[in-house]
Amino acid sequence: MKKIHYLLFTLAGVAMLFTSCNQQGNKSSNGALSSSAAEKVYVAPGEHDEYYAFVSGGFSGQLSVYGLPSGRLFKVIPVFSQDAEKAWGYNEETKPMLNTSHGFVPWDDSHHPDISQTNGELDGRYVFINGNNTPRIAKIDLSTFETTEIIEVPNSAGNHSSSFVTENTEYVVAGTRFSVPVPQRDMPIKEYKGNFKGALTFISVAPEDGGMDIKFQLLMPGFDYDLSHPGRGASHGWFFFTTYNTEESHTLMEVNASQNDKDFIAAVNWKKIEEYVNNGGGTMMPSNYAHNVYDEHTHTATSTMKKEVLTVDPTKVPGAVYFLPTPKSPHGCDVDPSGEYIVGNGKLSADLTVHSFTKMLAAIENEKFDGEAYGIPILNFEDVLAGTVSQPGLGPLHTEFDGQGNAYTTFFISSEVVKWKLGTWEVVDRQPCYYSVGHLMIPGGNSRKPFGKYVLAMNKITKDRYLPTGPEVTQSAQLYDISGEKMELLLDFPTVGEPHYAAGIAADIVKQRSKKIFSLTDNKHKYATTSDADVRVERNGKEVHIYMTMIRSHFNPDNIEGVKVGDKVYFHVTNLEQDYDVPHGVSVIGANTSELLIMPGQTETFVWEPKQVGVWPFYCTDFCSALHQEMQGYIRVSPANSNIDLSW
Ligand code: RUQ
Repeated sequence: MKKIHYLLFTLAGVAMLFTSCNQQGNKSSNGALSSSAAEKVYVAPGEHDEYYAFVSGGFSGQLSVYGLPSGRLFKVIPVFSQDAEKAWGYNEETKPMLNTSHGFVPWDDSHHPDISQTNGELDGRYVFINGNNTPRIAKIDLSTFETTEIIEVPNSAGNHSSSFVTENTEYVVAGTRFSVPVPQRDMPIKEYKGNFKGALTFISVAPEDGGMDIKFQLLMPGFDYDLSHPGRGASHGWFFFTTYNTEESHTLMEVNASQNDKDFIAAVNWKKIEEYVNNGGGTMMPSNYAHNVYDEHTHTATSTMKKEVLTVDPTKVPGAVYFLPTPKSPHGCDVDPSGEYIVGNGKLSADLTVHSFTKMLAAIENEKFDGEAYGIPILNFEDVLAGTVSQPGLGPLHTEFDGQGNAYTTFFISSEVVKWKLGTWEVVDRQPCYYSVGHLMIPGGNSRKPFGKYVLAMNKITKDRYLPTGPEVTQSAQLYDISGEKMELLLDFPTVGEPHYAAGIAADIVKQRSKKIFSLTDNKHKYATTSDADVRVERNGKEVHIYMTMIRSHFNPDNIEGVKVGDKVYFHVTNLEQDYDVPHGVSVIGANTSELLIMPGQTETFVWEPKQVGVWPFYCTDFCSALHQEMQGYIRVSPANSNIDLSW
């Protein structure tokens, strides 16, 4: 019966989706967009955009940087996946960044970027982003737009409820999607119920240098933890996590995990737990995880394997965790700018449920509980309910806020963004999305002070919206103006990978932090060659180390002899430029480890293992000057048994 219900619901949704496709397709192709829409997204040549949008790449594993309102793509920042364009994960300096306890894992599924905050406002220092598949959290430094730290999350699987920051970036939080045996062990899957655990991981971020460290892991009952958001303002000190599969099923999930009328939002008082662990609470548990750090001065990453993690049993910290019943597999868990409202988007619910933080505190104070689950008190649904938005659409996923008292929720099945009012819960506007929207983003929408102005919808399907490119059409984002009472669609633009979620910030905040060059005198790379006097080639058994420099428009040395088949040749190349925006690239014929792309003042290394004798060219791969084509050299490779000495 249940199953049929769900099917009908889905079918109705699909039918709706197609109707809306057809109608809206006409609307846009007959020029329904106003010319003012074009004006609003037009950024004249040489002018800058007003906002940065950091859009995750989903299965591409990366983070793309766009300008808003233009939708122009500026950069793809490699995070969890190897990127040949920038040698990320190929050069010797960055390979350790992709180490995990499962070995070198050069791919992940990047989902939720979140920008660091001070006093609940975006400060533009870092972007954090989660890798879902081999659970990891990365930090991108917005002075260089480079990934500078990746920490693996042990005891987690499908790191989906991540990576959201508290309002002074005290913590970046990672919640597991799948519950698993903790610690991992060989056991029958059917013993899931009551035995698997869901780890919610609080990673501290050092105020001075942003260094990450796992402070503690809260080991929760074996539900699935879908998404999370920090409290802010009055609710600062709390963190909220949606759960589904409170049934604790392990098979046929689409049916079995949708039985309960209500799942929970878990409210976690992290300040209380922090105090508990600071006073010696918690249990150290053996767990392997990698912690990879890229050092700005040596331009080199190091990977350390950690062996244990501090775990906390929530029942040992009274008053730290409560469950708020929330209808039908809530997905998004979004807290409004004031910190009072906690919105739970029940995927299979007809209504949106909004909880009140004040009411929650009062219910806790009065100890009014509706039973417990694994020792964690369950609050009464009615006691904590602030209100419901009735039947706003089908398949609600995520909500963001404009700071003007309005909330915007995406509906996947009915494919639309719906605007509604906090406090009165009335729907005031709705706009179709093309098609099947997942997340949406208002710049600063996940902070105390949203910038408002635009909402970006990130769609899962595009169908007829772009020129066909074989069986798959580009994925896409859509920009709406939200400065008026009604939303106005301004722009579609294609994205890299799946535009899963995004974080947006006023450009001025980031612009002033952005670095122009790396100072050569500051280059502490182990193999740096900062002056031409130090250029050399050294042999150590079968290893050959080339200490090379590059500057417009030559390499030094540019002729190398004495290398033999079977050698392992290390090119350590330093870019001597001290001008903004003058990187050089280098590669050599047959090198299968990607090129190097070296920023001014930096050193990078690639390894070449020549297989054939000959005289082989190498050249600059990044067009750098009028004499770029002359920026080249030769390396001579002799037979393994030759007695030619190294020379350059
Ligand atoms: S969620 S499936 Cu961000 Cu709606 Cu990942």
